[in-house]
Amino acid sequence: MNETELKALISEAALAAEVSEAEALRPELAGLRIFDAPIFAAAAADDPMFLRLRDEASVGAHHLMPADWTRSARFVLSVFFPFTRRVRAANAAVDPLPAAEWLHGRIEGQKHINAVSVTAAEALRRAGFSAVAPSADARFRSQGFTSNWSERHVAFVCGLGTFGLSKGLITQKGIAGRFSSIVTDMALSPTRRGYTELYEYCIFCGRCAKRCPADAIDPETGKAHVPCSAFVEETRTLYAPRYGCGKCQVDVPCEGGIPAKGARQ
Ligand code: B12
Ligand code: SF4
Ligand code: SF4
Repeated sequence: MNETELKALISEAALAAEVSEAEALRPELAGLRIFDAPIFAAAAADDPMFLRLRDEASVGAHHLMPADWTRSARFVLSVFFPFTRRVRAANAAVDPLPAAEWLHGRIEGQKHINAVSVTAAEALRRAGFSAVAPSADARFRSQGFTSNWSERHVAFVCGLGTFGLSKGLITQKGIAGRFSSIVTDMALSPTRRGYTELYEYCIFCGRCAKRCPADAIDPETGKAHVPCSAFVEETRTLYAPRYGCGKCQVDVPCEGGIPAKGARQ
């Protein structure tokens, strides 16, 4: 197993992720393809930026280091799985409630991401390397508005993108999608971080604030977690066991790529 084979394994599984007949919220959603081809970035496990995530201002002391997941950690591979146009377009509707396609992306999409991350880590271990997919590991903890392995922060460190006003992470393939990561001792080529600022890719156009059905995003100060979380929870009463929103991630200039600076409104 080498870096190319690892990425091919993840890409193939991501492209095959679809909604089954049993899961489909409407019959025509059976077979819905959830993700486009993923993009990758890697950082050395001893990149000093991982330590900065333990500052109270960024995530906090509860955020684990790569070596806490696997002692021999040498690299972290961060993966962004962009939603397909069909998933994004469905959620772009003016309706304040999430589209069925987006609910599938949130729930079935995450199920597929966990499965592919676990499969990739197992394949690495079979090849003699140490490997852990933190978000799918039993030690992963998410409490309130934080966690002990924040995939957006890890993606930022790896060079995959920067935060936006909505607090989503904007990548070369946009903001509408989901993240995963793998910590391993297999050699990976570290990505050069093409930015220095936390919000460098955001053009502060305020479109995400206008799209938010919960008024959770202030055009000046950004997203407040409490109203966002309350709205996402509310959708659970309608769609349990599913839930979601993501209106701030579609029909916005950063939806499918890094917005052009000239697009500022
Ligand atoms: C808890 C959680 C939530 C909570 C709280 C959100 C939060 N804290 O951001 C609630 C329920 C509100 C939520 C909502 C949603 N979530 Co959520 N959530 C998570 C979860 C499980 C943990 C997040 C976490 O640990 N945050 C840590 C805190 C510290 O983050 P923060 O306050 O935003 O961080 C700021 C500070 O760190 C600051 N900062 C200050 N100093 C410094 C210094 C440095 C060096 C750095 C790096 C940062 C920094 O910058 C950051 C941005 O302002 C992650 C999964 C994971 N394992 O990461 C998904 C995750 C963040 N969610 C995701 C998504 C998609 C959603 C929703 C769209 C729901 C949906 N699917 O329909 C909404 C979108 C909300 C939004 N506008 O971004 C995606 C993000 C995709 C993306 N493109 O960014 C994630 C990564 C899940 C995944 N596997 O992909 N979520
Ligand atoms: S919609 Fe505009 S302001 Fe909001 S995150 Fe995207 S680029 Fe930034
Ligand atoms: S996920 Fe929904 S409620 Fe939360 S900030 Fe985005 S648009 Fe607003």
